[in-house]
Amino acid sequence: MRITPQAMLDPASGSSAAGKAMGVTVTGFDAATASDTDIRTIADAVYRDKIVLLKGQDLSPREFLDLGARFGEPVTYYQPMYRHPDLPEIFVSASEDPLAGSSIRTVGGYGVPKTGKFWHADYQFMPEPFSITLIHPQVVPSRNRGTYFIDMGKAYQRLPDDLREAIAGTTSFHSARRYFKIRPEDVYRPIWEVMEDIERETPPVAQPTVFEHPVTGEAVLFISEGFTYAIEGAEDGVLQRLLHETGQLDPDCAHPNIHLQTYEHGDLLIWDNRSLIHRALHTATPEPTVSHRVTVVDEHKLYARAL
Ligand code: 7UC
Ligand code: FE
Repeated sequence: MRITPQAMLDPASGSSAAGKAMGVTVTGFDAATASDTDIRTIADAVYRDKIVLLKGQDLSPREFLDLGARFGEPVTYYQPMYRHPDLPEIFVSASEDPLAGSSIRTVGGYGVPKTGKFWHADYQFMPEPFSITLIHPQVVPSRNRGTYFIDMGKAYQRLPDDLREAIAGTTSFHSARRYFKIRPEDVYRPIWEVMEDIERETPPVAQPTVFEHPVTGEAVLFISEGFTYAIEGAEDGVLQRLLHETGQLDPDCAHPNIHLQTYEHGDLLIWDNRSLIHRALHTATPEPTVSHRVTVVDEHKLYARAL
């Protein structure tokens, strides 16, 4: 097993800005024979380096889930339309099948199109957000498929002093409501009833705006454009300024905080969901895409303490 830092070049801009490089690449990893020490080494890298890209993996859904379970307890996504038909713990993103009538009938036969096309941390709107996310792309289009990332520990350090002071000790509120996808069974239902469902199933969640990461001890700014809708204890406009300063309002995703992670067949991506936010880049071509995701909670709480 060999661990090397990911290349500094950002394929989006071609720039070599050091701030955009993130994560490590692992070659020679074999999920079938990996020891507990190997898994510990990878987990340490996930927390420290934030993104770990395992090369040369070709895992069945079962093998992928089993690997994920070595990093924490897998969590089944709360909405059935995202679940793999055989293994509900696997969340399936897929391009829409142009020949099928309903959005969940896709090229893979199942899966939800256009997932995560907005800045967020996975399950940020739930009482217990995931610790680690693993993605194993199954069908990779030839171009423009990847994931943008922002390290919200680094982004917090780069904030202007007055903004850091303005949010100290404050509470943020998160909700799924803005990017909730209409489900097939919602067709012809009054929109107000669907909105009531969202508030009942996923009521707003309060978290410290800044917290201490339980493993690394770093300060993390835990907000996103997709899910965070208010900051209690801060003046009006502070949330918008935070989103702007961290790079989340940049329509071109060219902000120096943003790292574009692309992948090829055989890649398996693992990241620290406490300190990274991400945004999917979906190809505009009609090529099929399918991606499997496993999300886990580890033995630590979301945060060590509020800051
Ligand atoms: O379809 C999607 O974009 C799913 C999103 C609302 N949630 C992903 C998650 O894990 O929080
Ligand atoms: Fe996501």
